[in-house]
Amino acid sequence: MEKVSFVRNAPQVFFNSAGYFKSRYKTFGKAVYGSNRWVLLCLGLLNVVLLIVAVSLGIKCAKVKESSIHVTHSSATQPTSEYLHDNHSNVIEAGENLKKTLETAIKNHTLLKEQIEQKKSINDENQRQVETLRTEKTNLQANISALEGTCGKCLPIWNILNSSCYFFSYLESSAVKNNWADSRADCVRRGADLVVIDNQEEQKYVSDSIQNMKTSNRLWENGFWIGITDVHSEGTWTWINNVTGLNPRYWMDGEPNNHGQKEDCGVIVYSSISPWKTMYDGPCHNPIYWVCKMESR
Ligand SMILES: [Ca+2]
Ligand SMILES: [Ca+2]
Repeated sequence: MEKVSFVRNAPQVFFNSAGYFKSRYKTFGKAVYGSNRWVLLCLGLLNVVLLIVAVSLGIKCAKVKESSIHVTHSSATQPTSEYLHDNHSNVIEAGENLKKTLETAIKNHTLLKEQIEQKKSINDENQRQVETLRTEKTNLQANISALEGTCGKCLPIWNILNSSCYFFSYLESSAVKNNWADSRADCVRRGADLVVIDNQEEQKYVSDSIQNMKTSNRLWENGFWIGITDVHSEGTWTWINNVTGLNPRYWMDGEPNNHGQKEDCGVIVYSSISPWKTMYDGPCHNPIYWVCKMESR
């Protein structure tokens, strides 16, 4: 028998030639050997049974798993297909709706474009009209400026009534008096002439204007020469423009009377009684004031 030691100072174990082991203190005899064989056999059988059970369980589990997978796959595939089919229909419907929306948007865009073009055309026309009106305004302003430069203005000292200017010699110098001929010459030199009274308004205006232009308490000495005479034909009174007709009512009561057979020139005075009966005839050589008239510039 070969002696093998596994651990120092430990109890010694020995194996005999038949493979049975013994300890230093106790040798396992044939009685022990017999019970071990049964145990090993039982263990082997148990192992076989366990193996068979394990294999069976494995096969069964595999089948169950496969079935479960199949069921799961089937149950999962059908709803997915229906879901995809429904989604496809929805996508197509959404596409149709988008197509209609796009067509509507294109129509609206075209309509808006036409409206914009129309408004642009109207705007251009309005712009042209504005430019035309501006040009007309500029022309009118130029005309107004030109008219203001030529109309409605009188020289200094001269007074204005409507579109006529009047020069009362008293306003320039109350010390200067002239006969009828020199008075008219003065008016002509000023670019005017002795006043010709065309209407009642003018008659009243001239008479009222000289109310305070007097140097004497006697009415006859405060008169102004006017542009009317009968020097060419006694008793036939004519205005110096040979156009205006004579209104007899302008004469003061009792005038013209050609007093002293030498009164051939017309005179106007202020009358508080009647502003339209303010004319009389007087001697043309008498020195008095005078009234000139010309159109306003
Ligand atoms: Ca006379
Ligand atoms: Ca007289």
